[in-house]
Amino acid sequence: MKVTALAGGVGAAKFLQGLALVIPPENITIISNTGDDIELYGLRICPDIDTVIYTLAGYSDEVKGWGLKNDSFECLSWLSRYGESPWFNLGDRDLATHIYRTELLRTGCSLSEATDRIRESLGVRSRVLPMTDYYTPTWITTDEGEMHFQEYFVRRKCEPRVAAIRFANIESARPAAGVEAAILNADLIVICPSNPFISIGPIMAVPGVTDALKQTSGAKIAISPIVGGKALKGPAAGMLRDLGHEVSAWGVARIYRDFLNLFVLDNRDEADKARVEALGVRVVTTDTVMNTLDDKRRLADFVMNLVTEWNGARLQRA
Ligand code: FO1
Repeated sequence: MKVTALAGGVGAAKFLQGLALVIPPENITIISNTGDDIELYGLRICPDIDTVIYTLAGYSDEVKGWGLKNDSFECLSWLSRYGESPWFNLGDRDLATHIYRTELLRTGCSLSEATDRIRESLGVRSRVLPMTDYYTPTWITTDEGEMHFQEYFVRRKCEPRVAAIRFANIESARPAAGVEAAILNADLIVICPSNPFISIGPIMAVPGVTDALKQTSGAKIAISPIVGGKALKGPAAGMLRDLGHEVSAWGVARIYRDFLNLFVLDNRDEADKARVEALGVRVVTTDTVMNTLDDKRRLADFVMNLVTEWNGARLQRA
């Protein structure tokens, strides 16, 4: 059973941790959002790629949801002595990842190659592909002007109202090598419980990806990032509201409806089932909140069982 996951952010990393416990990690290909990427101090920083790799490697800081556990911040504190006012907290060990990746990019490696070396060095057995090797950072237009996603998310703590989101250079971007094939050849494509605008949206915006999602014969299953009308972490609910979408699982289902087969809702959103099914998307409900490792494993196991049913159903229909 080959599984391809579209992933970005903390919720995705949690689900993937569970998935890697219920199927062989070698059967998982992760297509990671790179819209969060930012260049600071001359370094290329890829938060969603690093969050997935650190989490699957067992090194992530599970309290913060990003960076490396037990990291120190001596470099940043010395930068402050020089008058810098670092707002993006880069740990000393985390900096090694950005230094190594930036050096590889500088010597001509693609982001895909750099990512593959990092995940292999940390012993991650699942493939991790950036959505594209082009640099396509997400910019947020707010009532305080336009700013890089990280300025909005970290520096301004998601307070400004979001008027628009754009992915720089996305029109000229191409899916990274293996991305389209990973979607077309998978038995399951799982849209992880990530922010539909700034984590899954950039991946869908890479030319060719949405076509592949529509074409693939694999089961396309999304897990709702909205539970009981709000996001468990991050700005998804506020963005849905600011951008004129209904802040609900139904609001998210509408964004994926063009390619989605099945939507996993939390039990608390049972009332949305009929409306989502009216979009032409099948719905199943379960407990989608992942606090413990066992929660993550259980949700992943639940989704894998759905695929068997889904394939079975399709066979029956044929
Ligand atoms: N998120 C924060 O809320 N504050 C930070 O200071 C911060 C630093 C940081 C450094 C490296 C990295 O890979 C991620 C980091 N994040 C931080 C998370 C980052 O904003 C991600 O883009 C979010 O997790 C959304 O995916």
